[in-house]
Amino acid sequence: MTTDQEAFDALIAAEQRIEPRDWMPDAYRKTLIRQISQHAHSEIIGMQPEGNWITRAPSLKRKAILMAKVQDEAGHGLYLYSAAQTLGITRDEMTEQLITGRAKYSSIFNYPTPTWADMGAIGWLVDGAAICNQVPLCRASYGPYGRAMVRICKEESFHQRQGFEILLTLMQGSPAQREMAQDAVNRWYWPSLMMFGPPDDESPNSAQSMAWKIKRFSNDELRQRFVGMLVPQAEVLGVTLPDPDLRWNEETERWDMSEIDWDEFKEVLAGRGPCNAERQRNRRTAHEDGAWVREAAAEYARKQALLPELVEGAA
Ligand code: BYC
Repeated sequence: MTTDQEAFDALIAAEQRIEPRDWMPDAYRKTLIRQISQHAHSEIIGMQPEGNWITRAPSLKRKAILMAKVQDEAGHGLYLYSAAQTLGITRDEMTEQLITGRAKYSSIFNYPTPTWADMGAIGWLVDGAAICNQVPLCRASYGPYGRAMVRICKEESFHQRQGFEILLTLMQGSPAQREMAQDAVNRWYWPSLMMFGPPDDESPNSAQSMAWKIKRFSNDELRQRFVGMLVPQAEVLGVTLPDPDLRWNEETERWDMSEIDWDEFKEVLAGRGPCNAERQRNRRTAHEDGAWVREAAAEYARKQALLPELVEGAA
C-alpha cells in the first residue's frame, strides 16, 4: 500500500498537479501559503506607486490605460488570495498579516514614483521582471497557483508593452523628456534586479521549492534571463542600463555585472525602504475606510439568507 507521502512524491515526479483535495506535507502547504500570500500582497501594495499617477496622467488615453492596469493588479491579488485560501488560510488572516506589518511583499513597491516616466519604467522593468519570474510559475506543482499564474502572465505582458511604449514615446520627445526617461530607468533598474530575491547561495527556500517544483529556476538564473531580455530592448529604446560593468561573457555564457547592493535590499526587507511606512499606512487606512462596505455586504447576505423565511411567512 502506498503512503500519502509516496503518492505525493509520485505526483510531483510525474509532473502532475497537486490539488486542494490531495494530501500534502505540512511544509509544502506552509511554503505555498508563504509564497502565494506574499505574491498577493505584492499585487495589492503594487497598486499604490502607479495609483499615484492616475489623476496626473498626461492624456485621457494614458489615464484610461493606467486605470485599467491598476485594476488588473487588484484582480491579480484577488486570484492569488483565492488560491492561498484553498490551502486553509483565510482572507482575514492574510489581510491582518499585511496591515500589521507581519507579512512580506515585494521590495520593489517601496520605491517612490516622482515622475510620469516612472510609469514607463515600472511597466518595462517591474512588469518585465515579474513576467520572467512568473512564466515558470505557470507550471508550479500546485494547481490553483499555476492556473492563476496563466491569466496573470497574459495581463502582465500587456503591462510590460505599455510601459515600453511610454518610455519609447518619451525617448522620441524633447531632451527634457529623454532625460526624465533615463532618470527613471536609472532609479528602477537595480531594484528590479532585486525582485528575483537574494543570490542563490543565500536563498534559504530555493532548493526545497525547486525540489517540490514550485520554483523551476533559481533566483540568479532568472535574474540572468531578465538582463538578457533587457539589453536589446534598451538599445531599441535608446536608454542606457546603469551598470558600466554589464557585458556578455563568452566563456561563462553569462552576463557579468556589478555587485547588487544587497545591504539596500536587506534594509527594504526590514521595513526601512523609502516608502515602506507610507505603503503600509495607506493599506491600513484603506482597510479601515472600507469597514462599512464589509458590514453592508454582511448585512445584505444575512437578509438574503432570511428571504425564503420572509416569503414563506407572507404566503
Ligand atoms: N522582496 O529564499 P528566498 C507584480 C524574501 S507583483 C521581498 O529566495 P523564495 C506587480 C523571501 O520571501 C509580483 N522579499 O525566497 C504588481 C524570503 O523570506 P521569507 C511580485 C523577498 O520564496 C503591481 C527571503 O527573502 N512577484 O508583478 O524561494 C504592479 C529569502 O528569499 C524578495 C512575486 O511575488 C523581494 N524581492 O524566492 C506591477 C513572485 N526576494 O518568506 C507589477 C512570487 C526574496 O522566508 N514569488 N524575498 O520570510 C517568488 O517567486 C519567490 O517568492 C521569490 C523569492 C523569488 C520572490
